[in-house]
Amino acid sequence: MRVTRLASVAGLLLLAVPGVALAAGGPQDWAMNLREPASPVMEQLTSFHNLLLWITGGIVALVTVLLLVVIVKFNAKANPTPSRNAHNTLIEVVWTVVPVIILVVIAIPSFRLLYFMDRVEEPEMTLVVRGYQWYWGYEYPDQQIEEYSSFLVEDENLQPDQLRLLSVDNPIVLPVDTDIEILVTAGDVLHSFAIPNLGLKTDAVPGQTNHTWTRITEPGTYYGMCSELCGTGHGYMPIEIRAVSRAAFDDWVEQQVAGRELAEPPVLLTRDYDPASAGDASRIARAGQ
Ligand SMILES: [Cu+2]
Repeated sequence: MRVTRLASVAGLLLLAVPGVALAAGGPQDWAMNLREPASPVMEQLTSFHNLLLWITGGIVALVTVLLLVVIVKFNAKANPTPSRNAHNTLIEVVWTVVPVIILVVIAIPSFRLLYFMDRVEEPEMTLVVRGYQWYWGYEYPDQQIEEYSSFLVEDENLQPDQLRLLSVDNPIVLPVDTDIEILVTAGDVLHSFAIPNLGLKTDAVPGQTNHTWTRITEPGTYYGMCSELCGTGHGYMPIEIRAVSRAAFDDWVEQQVAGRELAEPPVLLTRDYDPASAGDASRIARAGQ
């Protein structure tokens, strides 16, 4: 990854700022470029981004050179008698075919990536994400963990290791190196579940289940935010993921399950999902503070 990052134009700019490191997870001083990839999808998004940067950079450079040539060689002083040519077959073929080739070069990896991001063949576990005004609910149907709420940690309650507007009371806990299917929906209005390090951004739509997936390659804490304007608390519903080893995840699951009685199997999402049952009034009131 390091090589492709340095290969990008923005990556070269990064070299000019000493002491800058793009660590996983939270915000960085003077950070540039995309986040450090922590999933195969984000790795591919980053290299696709770098490819596009080279292509657009080349086009900008070519057009700039052509403009300069025209300005210098063909101004009225340098070229008093202009040519009266109206057609040049070779040039016309070239400026039609070359853009087509460029578009094909872009389209092939673009479509391949779109399908790669769409779904994973055989997910090892499922995470259900529900957006609410203004917090998130997470449910682990395979682990029998019922939905729990995840609220922003307010400024006055921040611990030294927590980040303002990013840390939450109950983060998502996920194992690394596991294909995880993520089902995203909402209980009230549109939200969007977005984690830059993982290359995730999926709309949370009431009454509809959207589907995405991830495979976290590096243990760590990753942050994201709701990315669909959803009301006055939109800026106050961050997402925090703790990516841990499989063993640590299993321990966490055991604790979660031991801590409560599971009366019914977890409710899964249906097309006629009832927003009225999505959360009680006290939770919504708390979120609105
Ligand atoms: Cu939102």
